[in-house]
Amino acid sequence: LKGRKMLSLKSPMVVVSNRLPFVLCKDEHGKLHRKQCAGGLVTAVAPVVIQCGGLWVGWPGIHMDDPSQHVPESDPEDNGPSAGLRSDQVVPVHMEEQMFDDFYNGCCNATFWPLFHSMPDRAVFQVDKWEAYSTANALFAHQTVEALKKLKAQEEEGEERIPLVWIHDYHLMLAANHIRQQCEEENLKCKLGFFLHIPFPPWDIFRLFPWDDEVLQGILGCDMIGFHIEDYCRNFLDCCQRRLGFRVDRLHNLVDVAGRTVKVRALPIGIPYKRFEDMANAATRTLQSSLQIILGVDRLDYTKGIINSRILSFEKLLEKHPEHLEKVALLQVAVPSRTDVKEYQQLKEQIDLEVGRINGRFSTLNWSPIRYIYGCISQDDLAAYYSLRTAAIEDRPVLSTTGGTMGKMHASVIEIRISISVEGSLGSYQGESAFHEFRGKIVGGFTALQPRSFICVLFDRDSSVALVTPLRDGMNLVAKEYVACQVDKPGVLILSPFAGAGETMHEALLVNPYELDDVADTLHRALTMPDDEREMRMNHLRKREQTMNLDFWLSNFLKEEKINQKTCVNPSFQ
Ligand code: ADQ
Repeated sequence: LKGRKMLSLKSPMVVVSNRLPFVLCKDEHGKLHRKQCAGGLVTAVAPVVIQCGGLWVGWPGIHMDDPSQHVPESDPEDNGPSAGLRSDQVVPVHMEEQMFDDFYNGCCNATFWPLFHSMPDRAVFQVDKWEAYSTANALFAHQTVEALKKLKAQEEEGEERIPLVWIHDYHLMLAANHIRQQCEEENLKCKLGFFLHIPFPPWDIFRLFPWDDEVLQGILGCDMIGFHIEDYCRNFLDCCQRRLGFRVDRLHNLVDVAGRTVKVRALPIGIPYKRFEDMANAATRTLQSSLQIILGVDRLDYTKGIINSRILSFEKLLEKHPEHLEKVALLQVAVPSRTDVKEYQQLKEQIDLEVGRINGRFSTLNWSPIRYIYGCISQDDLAAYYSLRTAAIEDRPVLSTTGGTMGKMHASVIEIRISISVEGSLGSYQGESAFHEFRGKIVGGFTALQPRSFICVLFDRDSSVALVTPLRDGMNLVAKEYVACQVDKPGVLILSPFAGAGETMHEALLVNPYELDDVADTLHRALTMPDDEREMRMNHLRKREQTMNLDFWLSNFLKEEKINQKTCVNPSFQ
């Protein structure tokens, strides 16, 4: 968070999300500890909650035998974004194990996740799971009202600060109305905002859900509703009009809910751009081979299209363009996700099989076409993968300690299109796009090199290609993180138009993930794209993401909330 200009709020914010910004884990002595979650939401929002003395309501990630047990303070060595959140700023929501399973796996993941991603065939509609969802939402709402009471008790005499309750995502679409109702009973004031991180589906899909009206009414309990893109806003407005018969102002994206005006806004989420850029600059990892890398990074989820639009399209590329054989590799990183769900286990097995089959089909003694990593990796490592560049390596002895010799070597390097920069020593070469790595001791600069030192020269090759081709995705942060990490010679981003990111990242190569031949041809185009076109596209992409970053998203949400406070007609909160 270093160097980040912080937003400051005068009124406190209560964030309500399925999970707290950390999970609780027990050590071998049964003592609870916090384990940070490093997602974008936590990075953006936790510092603001800390600054404004707000509260965070959520599930602690563990079923506690004694729910009255206190949430511990963060460990002293914890420097994550929510480390400063005191335990009295955390309001845990406890649930019986079965109840949580029905709510989270049974309804959120088995019903809303596929349905909202327009995959209704995968969605399961079960009344008992829906009831669990409803009960869980009421529990979250109850804890939120407790949080509001706590804030009210902290108010000083004569002071009135109206807290903003910010509810997140498809897990909590019924919470707002419960909160509203209880606040009226308890004479508590608050503003209610909601942000959906996944797509909102078109009316034709949404109406398949048997209790669709309750979901709409639930979301409309808020004063301000945010989606990633205009399409999702339009879908939501359609549903409000067609299912509930509510009056909708499409020009200003407003819904009239019995005289109360609800604002609907497209607020595309961004990433902590600078953090990723800095991590990429710090990353020294270089793949030591002459292969061009096609990179895929995803949670292992069927919406991401890992089998078809990555692995099978890559196979097609090798079939259609054999000139890439032994020159290109697909590096697919998959984060384990929902591992206790059968569908996800099957997907993993299928990926294992396909990777094995294709590697068996094409591998030679020195080359395998697919490298597949199944696991969670740190953000630093992730940034290193995003900024991977391919290089051939040659060790060169330093012939002399004089600058002249190095100059000569540099000249020969130029001949074969290599540049070397030596940190802090060769002033004129600094800032050149080059790799450097030394074996042997270097003290204080170039002239301190010993004659027997070796300089490891990396022949600069073409950069990577990121293949971000989900079948459907609310936004997709991987596309944005990849762009932020293209600090040197830029790679090429291939993106699905069915990800929210496809709406704004126009300079990416957009490709339909259902057309495997097209994906293969686009891959070929990316791999052979001239440097100037890569640079032009990437420069535009980077500029946009730098501006429309995570803080931009957060401040836009808060700005919209403020306007709404003035305009919305909300008698119970006047
Ligand atoms: P997700 O479905 O989780 O998010 P995405 O936006 O791609 O999808 O974010 C994935 C995150 O996981 C990225 O921040 C990425 O860095 C991280 N990650 C990926 N691979 C990893 C690995 N191997 N190890 C560790 N971390 C890894 C939901 C919606 C999206 C929406 C976001 C934010 O489904 O559409 O963009 O919320 O609103």
